[in-house]
Amino acid sequence: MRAENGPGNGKESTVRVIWHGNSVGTTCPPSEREGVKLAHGGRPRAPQARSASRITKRVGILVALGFGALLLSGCDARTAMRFGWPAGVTPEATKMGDLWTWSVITALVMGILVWGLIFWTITFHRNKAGQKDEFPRQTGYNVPLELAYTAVPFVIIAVLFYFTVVVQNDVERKSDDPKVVVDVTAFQWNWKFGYNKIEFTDGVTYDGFERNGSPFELQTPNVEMVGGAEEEVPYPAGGRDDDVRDYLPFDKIETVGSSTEIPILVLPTERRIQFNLAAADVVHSFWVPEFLFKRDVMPFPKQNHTDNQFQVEQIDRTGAFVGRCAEMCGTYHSMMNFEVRAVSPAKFDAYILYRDRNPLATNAEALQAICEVPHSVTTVPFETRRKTNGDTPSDLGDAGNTSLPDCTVGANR
Ligand SMILES: [Cu+2]
Repeated sequence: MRAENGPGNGKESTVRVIWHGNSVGTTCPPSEREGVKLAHGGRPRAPQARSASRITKRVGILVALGFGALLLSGCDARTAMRFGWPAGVTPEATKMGDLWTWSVITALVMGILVWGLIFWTITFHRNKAGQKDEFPRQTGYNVPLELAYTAVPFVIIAVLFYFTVVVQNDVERKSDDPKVVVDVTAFQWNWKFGYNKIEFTDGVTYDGFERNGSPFELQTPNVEMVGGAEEEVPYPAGGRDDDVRDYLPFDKIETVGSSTEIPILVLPTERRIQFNLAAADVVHSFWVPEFLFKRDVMPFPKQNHTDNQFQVEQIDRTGAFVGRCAEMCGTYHSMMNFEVRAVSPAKFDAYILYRDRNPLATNAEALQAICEVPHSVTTVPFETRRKTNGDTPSDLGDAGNTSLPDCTVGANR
């Protein structure tokens, strides 16, 4: 574009504008407003500035569309701020969720900063007409700048590391005084849950531990032909002697899963709970997705140098939560499910008392006695005869409300 002065001294004269097209080869004439600006001696808007405003407009539209989609999808702010993190039911899960939220926000701030710098550079520092084949101003070897962009990422990493360690310590924290201690025994391919120690809501304690036993008690006998006759022999255990095989706990009140019944582990809300883990055979993993936590369940925990205990500060709400084995442990690993049934502390006390007084009663009967749905509502036992395709039926019940209607908890101490 070229502006030529007409005759006269140039101050009052009109300006004749000759349009040659812009730098990207289009032939759009300048707008009327720009023409007026030019007539009064102003400079034409650079093509880069025009494309920058176009980009800003498009980004604005995209952001508005994003927020609109979020609002229309019905996601509440809390869910949106979790950035895909599942809602847990323990304070530990909430803390991990908060760490995730802030980590994503940090990453987004860094991302927006980097994207901003990239777009700012490619928008405002393009090769200008008349400057072809020239390098822009070089800023290499700027020591303060280089020190800053080396130090800043280290600071960010250090801060993220600090908060990760703080949350990890919270998740792994163990109190000396858990209100409920549960013995969890995994075996191919089910679970056994026993109540080791309980402090009732009125402060009275219950000691449920009975004895340590052998893994064989949970396995089918290993029979071999010895000297022409069938004989029961120990299972192989990495060459270890029989005397180290007594690590499995057995309690007075136990719930054992079978191929016809999902074991339901009844636990109270609002109480600190400890889980002691041990496997009778191979490595399993105890996982309740809503706890957002899983830990390997090892045979011979001591010899394998594992920390086989963990605690949750509390379960925040009542309901049914599916539990799974999260370590490939053999043929029916994927069917190794259980259910955590979180009930009020008062109902939990009544449940333990019922089971203590009625040692021959089934878990289903005990659940019914405390007005709870007597079967699992989150999963079903594996159909060994493969009559179904393995899907969990949708009509098992409401996992959010497992109380039986029109029922009063009768058992009391
Ligand atoms: Cu398993």
